[in-house]
Amino acid sequence: NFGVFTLGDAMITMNPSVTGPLRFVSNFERKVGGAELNFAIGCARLGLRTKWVSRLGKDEFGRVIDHFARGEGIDMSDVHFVDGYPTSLNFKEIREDGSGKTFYYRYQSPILTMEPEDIKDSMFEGIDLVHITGVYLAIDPKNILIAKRVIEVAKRKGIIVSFDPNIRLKLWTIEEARKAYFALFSSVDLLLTGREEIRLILGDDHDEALASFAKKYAIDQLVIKDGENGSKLYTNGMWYEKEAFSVVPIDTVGAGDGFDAGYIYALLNGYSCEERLVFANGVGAMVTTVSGDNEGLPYLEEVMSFIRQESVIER
Ligand code: KDG
Repeated sequence: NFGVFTLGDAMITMNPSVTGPLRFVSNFERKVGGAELNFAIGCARLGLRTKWVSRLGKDEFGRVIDHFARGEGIDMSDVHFVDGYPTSLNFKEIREDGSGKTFYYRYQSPILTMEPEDIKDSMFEGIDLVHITGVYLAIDPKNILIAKRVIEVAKRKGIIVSFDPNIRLKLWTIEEARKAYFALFSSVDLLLTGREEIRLILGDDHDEALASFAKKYAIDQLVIKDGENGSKLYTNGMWYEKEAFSVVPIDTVGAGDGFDAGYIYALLNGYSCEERLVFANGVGAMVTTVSGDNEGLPYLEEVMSFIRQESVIER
């Protein structure tokens, strides 16, 4: 059984009870979110041993996140409660087509209390892949140093390094983001990115430009997520492409995190290039059909039957 490591901030996610502008929403459902935690839940549900490294506010909401993540079977041995840093909040606005807007209340997040020295070699025992996302990097410049330390240990131990830029322009500027990403790209083995996102980063999203970017930074697998248009992979000088599954999305937030978990599950389990894309497309699509950032993340047998488009006995 393969082991995955990720680190990042979690938030209480307030999901609106109705679609439309947030100012007209008066009821919310209290849920749990955070890009890396969503990813960790996705991995755990698929059956990967999953370690999530974080800090939680020593408050009621911190307990909610702790219970939730433990309930998913995530390894929480490097998640600690800290005083004086309230758990962050994220209010979501959801439009009719399932797309969303994020309103963060995320100042002095508990994860700011982590230091580079908190990353210890012992945390990587049994780990086959580390996954870092740009959300973590965006929260504080210090996190870039911590991520570098994680990558340094991973490289030394021969662990695969996976990265998702996960641009959040509400957290930093595109210039700051680019600077951080370009400092990491040459250490990345697997880059999972949105099409719009890579266009923002490189200023180009044509196949030739993407391929020469991957070659230049020696990125072994470059995966482009393109929502309802499917996804594609550039590796070993070849492109592979798979169409999306057709679903009726109701909440697309978290689909990219689910895709990443699906791709990584499939990669570690030796799936072919095309099978990885199909599997990841399946997980991503399933996430969009359920309200909340991670509730729609499937268990292994659920993705299997979804990608085979099997009919399920429902009653
Ligand atoms: O990818 C989903 C995340 O955007 C969501 O959970 C909120 O963590 C969030 C973020 O960190 O932007």
